[in-house]
Amino acid sequence: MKVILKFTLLFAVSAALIHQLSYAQSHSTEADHSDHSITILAEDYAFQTPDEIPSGWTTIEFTNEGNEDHFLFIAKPPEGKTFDDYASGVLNPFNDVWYALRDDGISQEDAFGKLVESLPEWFWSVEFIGGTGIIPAGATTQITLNLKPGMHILECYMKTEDGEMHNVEGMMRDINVADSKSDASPPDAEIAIILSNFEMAIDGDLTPGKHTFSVHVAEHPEDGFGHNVHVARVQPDTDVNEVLRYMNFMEIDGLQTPPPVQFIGGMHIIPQGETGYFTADLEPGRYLFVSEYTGHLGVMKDIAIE
Ligand SMILES: [Cu+2]
Repeated sequence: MKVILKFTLLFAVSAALIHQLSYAQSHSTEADHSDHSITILAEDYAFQTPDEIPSGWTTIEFTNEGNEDHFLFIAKPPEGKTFDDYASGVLNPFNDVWYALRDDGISQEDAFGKLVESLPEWFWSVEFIGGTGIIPAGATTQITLNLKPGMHILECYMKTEDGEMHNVEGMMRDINVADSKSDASPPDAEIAIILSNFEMAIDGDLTPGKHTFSVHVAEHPEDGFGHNVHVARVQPDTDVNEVLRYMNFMEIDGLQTPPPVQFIGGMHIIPQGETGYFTADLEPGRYLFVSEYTGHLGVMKDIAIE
């Protein structure tokens, strides 16, 4: 049964915003508990995904079938909160603040204050449980996460050329993680990334080829939600400060299409103590590993792969 809901939405994290959205829910599908691998497609601007998936270790193959860059960001609202609660309580305040930045030219500091004022108390209990880094049109990446049962929100809060948030345009939906668990184990990773406050450590041989990375958050700020890492292939003369600025959602052209560099994936925000996995194919060249959530504070690695 097809349901089209219209409402005002808003979203979350390094700063965001809102607006009118058409939300299409596709047919219900049963979770296949023997299968620990699912496919999620990104379009301009929607996610195609099963409605229900097993809990436990689950691999998500994420393909960008759109013309713009996208990522998959997964949030778990506190028990009892619905998709509509998240849209009105989280996406709307973010979009309002975004419009104030974009259209009224308020400062980032004022925007942050306005955001904190307008978010509901329960926002601080939302868990950000991972997702993919940014990938360009036509690209595919794989992530593996240990999912807990419950309603989850999928979203992408990159921005269109016109400066609208993708989640407001339709890239936000719910997915149910079932009580029954997949029997899968986490993958073996050759390269370990450890994120802590204002520090990123990378352990392993960064050689050309396809690698599985583990991402572990060793610590996050007391009032924070975790950390993330995006991987970008950059030119020899790319100014890293431009990339850090681009990763700041509150910048007018931050996270906006087109990006200044070629992103190849990564892991979206996971909380302290958790580990997730992603795959990336590294050709020889120069790469930046950037933490977006705190990236504009300078958390990154600049690496040559030969
Ligand atoms: Cu997007």
